[in-house]
Amino acid sequence: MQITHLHELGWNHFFQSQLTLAALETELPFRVTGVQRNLIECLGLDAHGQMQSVQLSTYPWRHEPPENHPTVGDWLMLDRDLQPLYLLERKTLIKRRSAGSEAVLQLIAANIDTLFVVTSCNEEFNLNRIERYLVLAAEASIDAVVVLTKKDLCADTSVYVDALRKDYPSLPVEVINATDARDVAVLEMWCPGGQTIALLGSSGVGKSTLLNSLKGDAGQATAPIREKDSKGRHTTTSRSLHRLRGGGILLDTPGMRELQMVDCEEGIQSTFADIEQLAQQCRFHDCEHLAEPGCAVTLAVSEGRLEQRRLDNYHKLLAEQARNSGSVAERRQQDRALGRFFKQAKASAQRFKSR
Ligand SMILES: Nc1nc2c(ncn2[C@@H]2O[C@H](COP(=O)(O)OP(=O)(O)OP(=O)(O)O)[C@@H](O)[C@H]2O)c(=O)[nH]1
Ligand SMILES: [Mg+2]
Ligand SMILES: [Zn+2]
Repeated sequence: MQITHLHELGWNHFFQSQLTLAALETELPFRVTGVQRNLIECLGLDAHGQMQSVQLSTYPWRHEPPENHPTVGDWLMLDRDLQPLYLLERKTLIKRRSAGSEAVLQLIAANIDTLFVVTSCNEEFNLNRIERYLVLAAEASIDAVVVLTKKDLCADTSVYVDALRKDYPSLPVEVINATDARDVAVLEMWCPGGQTIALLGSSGVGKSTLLNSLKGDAGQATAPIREKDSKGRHTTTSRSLHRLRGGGILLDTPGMRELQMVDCEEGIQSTFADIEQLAQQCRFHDCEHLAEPGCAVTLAVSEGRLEQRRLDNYHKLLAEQARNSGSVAERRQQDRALGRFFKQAKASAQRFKSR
């Protein structure tokens, strides 16, 4: 992508207001467009106003807890020699517990304005999974739009739309054929200049296809899903930022196998606000809505005003987030202690050297 002004990368007042006058004169904001294992890619304007793509090592952050590491979408301040200085405060942050047995926090993206939850009109569609993405968005105060792809392969898309409308009447839902540029144009209203939009969803739902149709090229690789079970082939393997014709910035991501909740109690509460509201009428203050007498939530289920599926998912997500947040917090404390140890070791080595 070619840029002549930082606004084209999503720079705005929120970030500008974090800089001192001195910083404005001597430092350069760069946007992180990709993070590979030990490499940060970023894009910005150098001291001469020329666009530069810079690759930096993650080394300076090696002893920092995961939250402090640069992630895609971050704004990183560089000096005039294009060396990293510090990260700017994030407007929003999407994170999860990383897949695997270790309790590590993984940052998915920073400074996202709108989240496209991409899912298809086939057996991949799953309300429980969609709710996980909605919780992430709610926790980060990001607007979510559900994008239902593959409408051209589906005889009746209303089943999917109705299922979403029933539980989320005010949630925007767009039904598209991602391979058709004219069809995909309905999404442009969510992608105006300066806004950053992230595509999240399982492998094979058409995230990269959607990006190509919005951009009007075939730059991002896509691949057919497996015939026997409609599963994707994990074609996209790293996150990348792309500029759209209308000025929006779109983040394509690899399909997620697992989206484990962490630090998102508020996101769950707001996504399941109906359950939280019912809970205020439960007889016991600490009602867990399982089998307690006088429980307004289970009463709503038995009277058909609340789906059992939804209540089950609510319980499941709350338990999962409590478990993961506990183990991630423990890990965070260990990392901090280790970070302090390294800093002290470095300082005493320097004192020793300067003697
Ligand atoms: N007919 C039709 N095919 C689609 C649509 N959306 C995606 N596809 C096809 O579905 C397959 C998977 O699409 P991708 O764009 O690679 O999926 P992805 O979400 O990027 O998958 P990962 O990169 O693995 O996460 C490709 O063969 C696309 O052509 C659609 O709306 N209609
Ligand atoms: Mg892809
Ligand atoms: Zn209750």
